[in-house]
Amino acid sequence: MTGSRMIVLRHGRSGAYPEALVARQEQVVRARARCFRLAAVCLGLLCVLLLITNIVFYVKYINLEEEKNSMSKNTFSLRENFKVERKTFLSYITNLTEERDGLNNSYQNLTEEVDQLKSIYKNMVKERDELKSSFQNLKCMSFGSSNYYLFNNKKSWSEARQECRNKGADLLIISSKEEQEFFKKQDVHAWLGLTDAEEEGEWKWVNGSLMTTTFWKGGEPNNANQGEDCAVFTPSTDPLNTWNDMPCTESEKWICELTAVP
Ligand SMILES: [Ca+2]
Ligand SMILES: [Ca+2]
Ligand SMILES: [Ca+2]
Repeated sequence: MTGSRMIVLRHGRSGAYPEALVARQEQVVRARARCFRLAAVCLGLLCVLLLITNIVFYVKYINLEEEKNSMSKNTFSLRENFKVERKTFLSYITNLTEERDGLNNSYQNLTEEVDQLKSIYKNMVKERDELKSSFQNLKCMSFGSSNYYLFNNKKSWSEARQECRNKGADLLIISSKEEQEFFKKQDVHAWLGLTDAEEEGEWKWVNGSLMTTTFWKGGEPNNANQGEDCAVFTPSTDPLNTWNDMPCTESEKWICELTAVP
């Protein structure tokens, strides 16, 4: 027998009031039952929500793990690529350094070549100016079968002879009285192609022939100071006595003779 039934039995004899009380109690019991059901439903919903949350977090965790593994793989791949690129870049730098050194050497060589060319150009300009000066001062003469070139600038005997040889001629050789008188008329003071440098006192012409006809000034050749080995034609009142021996290193004008080939 239930509690409500016992209440009805105990109060049955009192009229409608006990019945209302029972009804009231039943309402309270039903209300409590609804509360319990509602609490159970809420608890169930919370459990479901908690389960869904756990599932979501688990899925997130799995995704993060996959991303982490993927990133680790990518990091390793990037590191390997970086190593390869670093090696390639270092090799490129080495090649560039070698190229730069090669270019520096080429530049140095070119600079030296340019300096050499400048020096050659400078010498050529100097030679040109000397030639221009020589030809401006050049006096041309002819006698017999010979052509003569009197240079009015001054050089040592050897340099003067080289100038003649460069032009296919040689220093003047006087081999006759007529040739001597011809140059006396020119009133020149210039080197002759006559020397005793090989053996003192043995005068030879530049063509190797021994001197046979001579036109020395009085007292010459005197080999003054034991150092006069080259002959010079000098102005003199006596047309047949005009030669003097002088140091070969002195600077004098000179006469080149070019003999026509028979
Ligand atoms: Ca001659
Ligand atoms: Ca001498
Ligand atoms: Ca002398």
